[in-house]
Amino acid sequence: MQEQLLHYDFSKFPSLKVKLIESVDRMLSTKISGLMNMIREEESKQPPQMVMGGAFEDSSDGPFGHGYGEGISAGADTEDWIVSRDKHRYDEIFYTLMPVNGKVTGINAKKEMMNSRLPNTVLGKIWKLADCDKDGMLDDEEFALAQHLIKVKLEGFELPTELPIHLVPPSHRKNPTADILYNHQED
Ligand SMILES: [Ca+2]
Repeated sequence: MQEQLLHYDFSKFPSLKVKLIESVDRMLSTKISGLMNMIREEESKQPPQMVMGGAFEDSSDGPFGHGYGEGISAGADTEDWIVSRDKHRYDEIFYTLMPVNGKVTGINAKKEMMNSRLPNTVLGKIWKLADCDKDGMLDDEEFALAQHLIKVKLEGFELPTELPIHLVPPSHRKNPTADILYNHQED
């Protein structure tokens, strides 16, 4: 091997290197984009409940995509907060839980949520999603959201780890315009 190398014209190496770089470059530009397409295709085959947030913008099938408008995705394409449609029913329960300053305590909410017979692990997840301001209590909107998520789960749909933007209660939504105005005034 060493002897063979001795006879080898090393001046050819640079061009070999250039060729190698060129081919790697070509591979990066062509193969990678192909690979990315494959990954994207693979991702689009995932069940929609596994996809967070912008599942609808990404879905090439639009409203005909699997799971569109179902479960946690219900209400993503509507102007109103989907939870508000059944909120009057959830409110009735809410006011039996002795809210103080418009909020029910964790203990009182827990008792009610356990009526769903969902396992504690699932209810814990629902609690995390529903207690938007993380104050350990649920206001009427957060409580309605918890009930909505319980319904979604009981209907056999998966729950996300993060609350999709369309499910965030109106009073917990950040108003970007107000933020800009506020920050501007601060300057
Ligand atoms: Ca709260």
